[in-house]
Amino acid sequence: MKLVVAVVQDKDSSKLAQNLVNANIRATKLASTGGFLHAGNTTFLIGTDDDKVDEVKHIIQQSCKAREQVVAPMSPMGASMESYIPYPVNVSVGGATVFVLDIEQFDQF
Ligand code: 2BA
Repeated sequence: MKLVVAVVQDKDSSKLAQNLVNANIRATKLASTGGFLHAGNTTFLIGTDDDKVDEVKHIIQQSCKAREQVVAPMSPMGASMESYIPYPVNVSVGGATVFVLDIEQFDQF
């Protein structure tokens, strides 16, 4: 069994959730925040059999798209220096950042 962890943009989360339900694939949605943009995103936890991982990845790929986002300069007073950006920059966000982990045990009580 595998755990697929997918970080997606909030705009794509409803579509992805619906497509997973349609494919009879179970998932948990967590509200998350990107470490770089400090913007909200959504993290899906998807426990699935090994032979379904490719299908899950395909559904994620079809449901999520990359978007350009302008990062405005942040005040050094209002943010930590490590994330201080002195001028507006374009960053391409997403479609999805996906991790696949081996699961040692899966129990439901
Ligand atoms: P954020 O950390 O808010 O990053 C948003 C976008 O900003 C990234 O898009 C990337 O294009 C850019 N970016 C991030 N860190 C950067 C840096 N140090 N320098 C320059 N540009 C940077 P994505 O790569 O598509 O990532 C989208 C979201 O996925 C991230 O939001 C984060 O929440 C998650 N993510 C990405 N890589 C990850 C990783 N290795 N581990 C955990 N979460 C990750």
